[in-house]
Amino acid sequence: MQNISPLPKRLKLLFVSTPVGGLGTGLGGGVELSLYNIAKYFIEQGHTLQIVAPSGSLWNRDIFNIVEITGNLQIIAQIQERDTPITMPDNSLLANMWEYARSVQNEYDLIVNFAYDWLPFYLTPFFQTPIAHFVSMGSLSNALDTVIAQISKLYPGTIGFYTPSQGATFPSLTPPLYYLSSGIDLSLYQFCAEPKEQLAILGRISPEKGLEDAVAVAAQTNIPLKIMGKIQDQAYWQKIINDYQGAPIEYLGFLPTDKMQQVVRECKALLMAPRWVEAFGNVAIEALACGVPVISYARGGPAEIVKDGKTGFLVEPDSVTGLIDAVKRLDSIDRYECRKQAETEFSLLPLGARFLQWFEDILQRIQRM
Ligand code: HBI
Repeated sequence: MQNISPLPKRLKLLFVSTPVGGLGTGLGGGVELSLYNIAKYFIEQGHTLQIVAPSGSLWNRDIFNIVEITGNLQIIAQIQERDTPITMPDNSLLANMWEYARSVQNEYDLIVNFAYDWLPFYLTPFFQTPIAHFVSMGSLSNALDTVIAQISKLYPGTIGFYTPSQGATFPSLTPPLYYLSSGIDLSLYQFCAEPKEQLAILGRISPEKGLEDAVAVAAQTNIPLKIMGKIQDQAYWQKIINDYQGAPIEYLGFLPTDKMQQVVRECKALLMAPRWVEAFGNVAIEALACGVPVISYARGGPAEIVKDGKTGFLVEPDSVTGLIDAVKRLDSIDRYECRKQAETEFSLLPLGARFLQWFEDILQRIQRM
């Protein structure tokens, strides 16, 4: 038995963020929240952690070591077609982030990629330091599917997803695959037992989130809808405004966690109307943490989070009447059950432990080679 030197207890980790926007701007959507929570865990556990992120990142530098990289943002993957060729803007921020990672790789035990982009996967065999890839959305692009499949074969065990249903959207992957789920810092979310007569929807304002269906619920039930999230697609937002004039909706912008949860906690429910296989749905566990039931189309991550009839309702996809029927049944939900589910399934420690296990498995596998 070849002697395997024990893994370093303190890992030296390099997290390379998403190239679609600075940390804290909301452009990175759910993966931003995931990166924040995972980074906090590893810092609190005493590991060495460096984050590489776009310039203009707003996170607290007393907590996070962030190297800010300049360059032109990467086009967001959701608005491209499956067969759209991979494009790199001039002075690509993504390329600049990975050039930095290459130049410092020897200082780290492991690099973790949080970008949903072709380049980091393609570059993996050119790096000496191992790379773990956290894939933050379902399958969207043939070129990305292909390179993810290739890396899962070349480096088994280095591909991680939020959920099995998200992973299942990718073809020809080589096991083992890791499903990390998600988690949040529950101390940031205050339970509310007595909600107001209002609903909420949270998340990037972009066609895949199905915002128009939530607005239709507000229009038909006349229950006010609080809308929060970064407007990523202005034309999409404008069309909703035009199509649903008079609907009782209020747009509150992209709010930081504390302000956001102050609004969400007072709502009867969080609505989710994903048009796609939502990889996870961090907003769902944020709502549950406030005691707020989640009403979602039975698709992707939310279908694996919501306990139908217990912590919310899972509805026939794309059925607005289904959403409305669920809103009418909300009184049957015990809001304490929602908070309890967040505490048992989605707190920070188990989340961090899953990522640590994943990283250690990767390093052990390499030691054995
Ligand atoms: N698009 N090209 C690209 N790269 C990303 O990392 C990316 C994206 N679109 C959305 C996104 N990341 C995140 O908002 C989601 O992963 C949550």
